[in-house]
Amino acid sequence: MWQVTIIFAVTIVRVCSETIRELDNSNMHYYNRKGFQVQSVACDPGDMTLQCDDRSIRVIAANFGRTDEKMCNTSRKPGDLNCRGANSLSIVRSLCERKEKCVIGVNTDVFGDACHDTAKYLDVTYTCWGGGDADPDMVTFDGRQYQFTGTCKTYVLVNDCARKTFEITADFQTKNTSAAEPSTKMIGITIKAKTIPALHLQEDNSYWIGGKLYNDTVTILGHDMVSIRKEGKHLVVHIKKPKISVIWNGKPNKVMVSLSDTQLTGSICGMLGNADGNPKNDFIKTDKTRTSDAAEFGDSWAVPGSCSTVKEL
Ligand SMILES: *[C@@H]1O[C@H](CO)[C@@H](O)[C@H](O)[C@H]1NC(C)=O
Ligand SMILES: *[C@@H]1O[C@H](CO)[C@@H](O)[C@H](O)[C@H]1NC(C)=O
Ligand SMILES: *[C@@H]1O[C@H](CO)[C@@H](O)[C@H](O)[C@H]1NC(C)=O
Ligand SMILES: [Ca+2]
Repeated sequence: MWQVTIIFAVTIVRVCSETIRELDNSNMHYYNRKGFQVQSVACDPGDMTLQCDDRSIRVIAANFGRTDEKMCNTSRKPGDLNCRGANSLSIVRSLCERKEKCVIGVNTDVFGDACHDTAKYLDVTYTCWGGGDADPDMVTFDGRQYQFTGTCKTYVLVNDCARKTFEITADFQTKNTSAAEPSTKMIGITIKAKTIPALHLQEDNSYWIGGKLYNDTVTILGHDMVSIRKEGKHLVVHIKKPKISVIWNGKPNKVMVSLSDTQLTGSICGMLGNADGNPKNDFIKTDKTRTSDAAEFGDSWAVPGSCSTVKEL
């Protein structure tokens, strides 16, 4: 993971260093074209805007300091290239996490000064949550919005198609409402990963870990391999390997998923798309063919055998 992160950072710097020198002190904002993550850089003093239209922000990494020689370099003297503002990540998270949009003041008043004689910049990597409620709104990791009303019991939200290291599925249920209202909702989320026991999140925000039911405010397993926390009406799950976060709100039946491993770029499948940064190619069915039809796409991700189940009303 460390290695992957470094390669990723270097690529971005190479692509963008020219522009950065020209636009000194202005707000840089660009996409890593290979993926679903965005790296944003802004020089000190300045500001930075993070944005996830109609979705919310997940901050993956942040540093106010300097790790690159050319980026935002206004000083004549060699500076500290290992300048890391200790609280950068927590500060950016407190300002931006789960918001649709945030503006961050990029200066030492906000972030402190980890290396006095070095010109600094803020370097943030973030992603936007994918997810939905099947009520019937869904949005993929790449931001494609669609409506889906599933009539089977279980659907694949995300599967690591390439490496088979994890899978997240959602259980649907028919609602007992008038015909004018959406007819299904999500009632539970199951997370299976090679590194942890199976997790199942229920509608009342209680959860199963392996074969045991929990209803605690905080549960942490195996050196932080997985943590589950109740935060208000949300159940917040963080898994360390692969780096996945899930926020579940049993009422009103809404799930958000975020992936923080760049190696998952383009190699996942399911109802939340392939996370390659391109919203247009997200409707890939189980048989790997593409469709433009949301119902056909969603239906293909029904877990085999879960469609014959007679559902409770
Ligand atoms: C900034 O550039 C100058 C020369 O243009 C160089 O001497 C200096 O080492 C650079 N600063 C950092 C922090 O690397
Ligand atoms: C569900 O709907 C049926 C008729 O459509 C009704 O008889 C029943 O009382 C409803 N149940 C609940 C829990 O609302
Ligand atoms: C879990 O706690 C909530 C709120 O305290 C409660 O409504 C719910 O019934 C509990 N669920 C289980 C399975 O104990
Ligand atoms: Ca895509």
